[in-house]
Amino acid sequence: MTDIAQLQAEALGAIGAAASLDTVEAERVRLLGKQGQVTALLKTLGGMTPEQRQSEGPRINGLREAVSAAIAARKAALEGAALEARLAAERVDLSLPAPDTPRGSVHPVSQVMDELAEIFADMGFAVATGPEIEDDWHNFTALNIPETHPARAMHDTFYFPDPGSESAAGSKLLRTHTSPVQIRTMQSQQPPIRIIAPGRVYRSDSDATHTPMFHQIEGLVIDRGIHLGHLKWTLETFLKAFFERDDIVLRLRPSYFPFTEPSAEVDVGFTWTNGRRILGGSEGWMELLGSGMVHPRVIRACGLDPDEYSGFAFGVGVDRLAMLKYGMDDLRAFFDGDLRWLRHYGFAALDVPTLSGGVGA
Ligand code: 2NL
Repeated sequence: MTDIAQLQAEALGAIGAAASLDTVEAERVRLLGKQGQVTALLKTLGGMTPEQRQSEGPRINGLREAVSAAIAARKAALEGAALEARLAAERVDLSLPAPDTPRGSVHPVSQVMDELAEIFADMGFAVATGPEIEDDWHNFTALNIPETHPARAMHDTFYFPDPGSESAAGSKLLRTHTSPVQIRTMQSQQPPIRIIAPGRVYRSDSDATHTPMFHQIEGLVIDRGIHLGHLKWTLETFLKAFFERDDIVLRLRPSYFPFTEPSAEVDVGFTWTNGRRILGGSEGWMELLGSGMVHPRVIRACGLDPDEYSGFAFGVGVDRLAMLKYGMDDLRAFFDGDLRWLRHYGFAALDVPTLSGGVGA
C-alpha cells in the first residue's frame, strides 16, 4: 500500500522540520496519540483476514517504529541544542573582577569558638561534638544529678512531649549543657582523654542576662594521676592566651556541682582603669567559670574504674567570654541578627585565629 509509504515520508518530513520540542510533541500526538494517524492504521489490523494481517502487519508496525525513532531522535537533537545554548549563555567569566567586597562578617560567638579551639588544640585537646537533642541519662543521670534536682524541673529544661511515658526517664530533651558529649566520649574512648566540647545549649530562661539558647564550652581531662594542679594550670594557660595578657590571676573558690568533687568556682582578677574593669591584676574579682575533679560516680557510670582514673572538668559560657573580651554589654544583641551590630562587632571573614598570628589576629 503506497499510502503507508506516503504517510511515512510525510511524517518523517514533518518531524525533521519540527523546530521546537513543543512541535515534536504535537507531531507525536498527531501520529501516535490515541486519535493519531498511525494508531488508526494499527487499529485496522483487528478487522483484517489472517492473510492480510500477515502482509500489512509488518508494514504498519514498521511505520510505527520509524515514526517513534524519528521523534526520539528529533527530541534528543533539540534538547542537545538547548543545552548547548544554555551552556554558552551561562558561561561564567572568571576574569571579571568581583562585583563588590564581601559584606558578611563572622559573628563574635563563632570567632571566640574558633579562638578556643585553637588555644586548646595547642594544649593537646581534641574538639568533641554530640547531639543537641539528648536523653535524660546522658544529660542528667550519668552526671550524678539526682531525680529531684531543680535543674531537671520542667521550668528549667525543655522536654519534648512524650505522651507514652509517665516518668522523665526515656524522654528526650534539649541538652542543658555540653557535658553529655563528654559522657559519650568517656563511654567510647579509653583514657587518656583530653577534649573540649563547644556548642549550643538550652535552658528555659529569658531575661536581660539569660537567653533560652546560649553557647557553652566544657573541657575534660581523664588519665591516671590527674589532680587539681593540672586543672589550675590548664585554666591559667587558657585564660592568658584567650585574653592575651600575662597578668591574668585566678582564684579558685570551693563550690558545689553534683558531677565534680571537689568543685571550684573560678574567679578572675581585674583592675580599675578609667572607671572600667579590665581583666588582669587583682583589685577585684569576677566569677568566670565552674570546674572541679570529675566525681568518681560519673567516671564509673561511663564504664571506667575511678580507682584507676581521675580527671578534671570545667564549663564556661562562650557568650560571656566574647562579651568580656570584645566589650559587648548586651547578651540579647547576640541573637537579634541586627546588621548594624554585626557590622560593628563582626570579624572579617579572613581574620582566622592562628597560633602564629595570635588568636585575636
Ligand atoms: C558552669 C559549670 C561545669 C563541668 C561543668 C563536667 C562534665 C563531666 C563531668 C564532670 Cl562529663 N563535669 N563539667 C564541671 C564543672 C563545672 O560547668 O558553671 N558552667 C557554666
